[in-house]
Amino acid sequence: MKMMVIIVQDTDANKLQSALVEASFQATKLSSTGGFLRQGNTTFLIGAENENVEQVKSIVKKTCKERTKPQPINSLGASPEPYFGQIIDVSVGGAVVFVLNVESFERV
Ligand code: 2BA
Repeated sequence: MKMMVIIVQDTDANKLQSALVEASFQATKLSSTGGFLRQGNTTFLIGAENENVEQVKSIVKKTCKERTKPQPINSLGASPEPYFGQIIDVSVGGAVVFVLNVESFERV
């Protein structure tokens, strides 16, 4: 079994959640915050059998889109003076997927 940790944009979270339920995958949805943009995103925890990992990834690929988010440089932490107030495009997503080995899984 694997634990999939999947970070998506809030905009895509409901669509992904519905698609997972439709395909009978159990998931836990957490509200999270990106360290770079400091904006809300959504993290899914999915315990999946090894043979289902690729199917989950393909559902994620279908439902989560890459987007460009314009950000003022001064909102991104260090803001060197000549660039203060300038806007840069940061591309986010579709999704960041970690797949971890599960040592044990039980309901007690
Ligand atoms: P954020 O940390 O808010 O990052 C948003 C987007 O900003 C990232 O999109 C990436 O394109 C860009 N970015 C992040 N750090 C950067 C940096 N130091 N310099 C330039 N651009 C940078 P994604 O890669 O699609 O990541 C989306 C979200 O997934 C991240 O939100 C973070 O919450 C999570 N994430 C990504 N990689 C991670 C990792 N290695 N470990 C834990 N969480 C991660």
